[in-house]
Amino acid sequence: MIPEELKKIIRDEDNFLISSHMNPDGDAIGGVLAIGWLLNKLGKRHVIVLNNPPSEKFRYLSEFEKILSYSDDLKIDFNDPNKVWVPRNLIVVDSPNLERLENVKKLLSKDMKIINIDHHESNSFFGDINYVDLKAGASTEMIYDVILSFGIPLVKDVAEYIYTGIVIDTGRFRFSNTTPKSLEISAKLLETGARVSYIAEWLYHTNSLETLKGLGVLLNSLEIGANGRVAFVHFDNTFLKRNDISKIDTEGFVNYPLSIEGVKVAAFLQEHEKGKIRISLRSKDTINVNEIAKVFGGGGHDKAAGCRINGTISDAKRLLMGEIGKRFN
Ligand SMILES: [Mn+2]
Repeated sequence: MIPEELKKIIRDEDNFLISSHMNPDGDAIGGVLAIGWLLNKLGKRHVIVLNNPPSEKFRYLSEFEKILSYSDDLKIDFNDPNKVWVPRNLIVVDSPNLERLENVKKLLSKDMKIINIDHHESNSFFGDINYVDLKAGASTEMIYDVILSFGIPLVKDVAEYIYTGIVIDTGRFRFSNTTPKSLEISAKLLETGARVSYIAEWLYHTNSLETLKGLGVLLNSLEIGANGRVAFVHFDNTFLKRNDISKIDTEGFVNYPLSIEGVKVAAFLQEHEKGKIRISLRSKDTINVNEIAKVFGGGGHDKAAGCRINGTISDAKRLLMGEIGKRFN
């Protein structure tokens, strides 16, 4: 159920800052653009600011270039270039807490009203208004309902924002969060003109050369342990220093080792800074990787989590193996 206060604030207020979590995925990007589209339709001033630039693979989305990324000298102004505009309301889409906004938090003011629209289990209800639906397959499914509640007919552009969020977050309608509603909404989006095969071409059948070469290096680093139940892949500091990682789309890389038959836990280690290892953990069994990540000061979900370990890549593997091994016994 959409909270009445949410509709009221959108109806009554005039200016909004829209944001989402750092390293925005398709649901975050589609979500901020869809909310922006709605506010535009209602004649409200708004600006979209994310911590870092969204991945170029989403540039098929209309008005993609309107998404700003945070910098210390970012000036938000609409009419008067000499006057910095202070938004009075913040709409946060697809983020479980405010911390995940990273630098965008610096744009918050004390008397700002915060609106939280999200579907993460770990959502901390940080808003003055919270529209949180843990059953939604994507935040954009919720925004679809918000747009309909204003009685505004959808058009192709916004249908593609919403569809992008759904297709990314449900893993192309394959993850367990896919519901009949995800498919019903998607059917409506297709009727509205969302170009599904065009979007699939961008998202799933197009890679940068750097991404494919990076995947080759990743697969070459594959190491199996615990009698075939654990798989490690990594990018070491030498590789990361020699290559422009921003051109490599590592999203989903950890799923390659996880896909090996018999593997229960996979880890992707990256040594961006010498001696500091960033780790993504995935599980496809009863092993809870959130608990393992917590041992090293990280966290996440039962089946997907992350943490950092100081030391070499082999140190990190050994420490992780120790924790994973305990849980097999
Ligand atoms: Mn999401």
